[in-house]
Formats: sequence, C-alpha cells, structure tokens
Amino acid sequence: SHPHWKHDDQNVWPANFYHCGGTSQSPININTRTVIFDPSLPKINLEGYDLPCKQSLKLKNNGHTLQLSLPETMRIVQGFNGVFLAKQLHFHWGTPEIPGSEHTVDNTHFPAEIHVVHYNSKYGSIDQAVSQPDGLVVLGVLLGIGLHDNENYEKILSSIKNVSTEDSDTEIPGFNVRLLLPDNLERFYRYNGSLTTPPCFQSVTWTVFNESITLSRKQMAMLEDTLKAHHSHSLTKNFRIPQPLHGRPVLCSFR
Ligand code: B30
Ligand code: ZN
Repeated sequence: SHPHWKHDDQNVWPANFYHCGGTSQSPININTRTVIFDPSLPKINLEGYDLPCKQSLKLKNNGHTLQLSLPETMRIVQGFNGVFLAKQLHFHWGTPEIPGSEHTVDNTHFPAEIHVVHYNSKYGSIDQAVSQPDGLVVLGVLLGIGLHDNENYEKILSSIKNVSTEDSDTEIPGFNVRLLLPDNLERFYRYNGSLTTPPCFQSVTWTVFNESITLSRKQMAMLEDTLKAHHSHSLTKNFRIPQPLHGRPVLCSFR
C-alpha cells in the first residue's frame, strides 16, 4: 500500500518525485539571526483538541513513521487563512548518537520532532488538499531529552509495543492532544514549505514552535529502538535533511 521510497534514498527523491526538487522544500534550518520578526502574525486558536476517552484513535506503524489518526472535530479556527481540520500526527527521530528532528535551529538537530497535520476545510478532504499551495498547515514541535517521563506522550509511547511491525495498528483512548504541544503557542516560526516526504508537494504552511518538549531518555529509546519497517529493519533516522531556502522569508512571532 505504500510507495517505494526510503529515507536512506532521499538524495534520489528529486529524480523519482518531481516536486522533491522544488525551491520551497521542507524541512529547513531556522537561523535565529536572520528570521524576520512579524508582530502581525495572528495567534493560533485550536478547537476540540481535548478528546473524550471514548473517542478511540488509531495508532499505526506505516513503515516510515508512527502515526496517530485524529478526528476532524480537532481544528485550527484562527491563525491562518481559513479553517484547518486535523488529520494525523506523526514523529520523526534518529538514534541516541544521531539526533533526528527535521527542522534544525541554528544548524542544531533536536533528538526528535512531532508534526500535527491539518488540511484546509475548503478542499473537503486531505487527498484534495495535499497538493494545493494553501492545502495544509503542519504544527511542528521539537522534542528533547529531560530527566522525567513525559506523562502526556506516555499515552502514545506505551502503545508502541503493539505496533512494532510495519502496517500494524492499535486503538488508543482519546486524550488531550493540546498537552503534546508546548504551553506557549504564541512564540513560533512560520514559513511556506512542503511535505517532508515524497511526493514533497509544496502545500504546507509551516509553524515550528519556539518552546520544545522533553521526553525521558527511556521514552526516546522506545521510539528509537522499538519500531521496525519492512524486512524487520529498524524504523529509525526517518528525517529529511534541511533543504535550501532559495530566498524564502522565515517569519518569527516574537523578539
Ligand atoms: S510532513 O508533516 O511534512 N512530514 C504527508 C503529510 C505530512 C507530512 C508528510 C506527508 C501526507 O499526507 N502524505 C501523503 C499521504 N501519504 C501518507 C501516509 O499516511 O503514509 C501517503 C504516502 O505514503 O506518501 Cu505513507
Ligand atoms: Zn512529518
């Protein structure tokens, strides 16, 4: 069911997927010295993120990431041009030696990154939206290592053992997805970019929050060690390296 690309092959994505060679690709390095402060960036307003327990969510190992399906009752009602409906969230990570965030800040990778993917309600479905210039909004959170287990992420990470093989899935009870995001949603970077995986459509308005979240070393190891892709290869280093800006502005909501 999945296209035949691998993160190990990312140098040849542009040869096989036209858009991957475009000039507005993601991820990028965020150079904090050259970002442009824009006091007019509107506040992001999330609705319906506090899911009831009885709403079960599908957690899947799709062979290139750990992905949690989200209900369209979760939406971004302010902060962008239009209403954006949640579809899924997923992770990118590396190894204990090779930190695997996709976005870098001043050329430094974080250990991992979470993406919460939303599509523009005017397109009716993500399949229709995914190739449109104003089709998607992705919220990115950089994940670091802290001393304590993160109880909010534990709801997902404790189910990894049930999806260790490619294409396996499991159901987890609803929870407050807002708690996966940083406290401060007002400090973020904003730029126009792409899907970070093939077909790399240049359809994403990116938001990367300034505040990062920490998992314990043990929790990060659950991501790094436990998941397998096809032929039982470890599912790891599933990040794309930062792409050229080609003159794109990177806006910043804070000083
Ligand atoms: S990301 O947030 O830029 N990493 C997609 C959405 C967000 C990102 C990357 C890709 C996406 O919707 N891709 C198209 C659909 N997919 C996705 C999938 O669910 O799993 C199909 C595909 O094969 O390319 Cu695998
Ligand atoms: Zn992603």
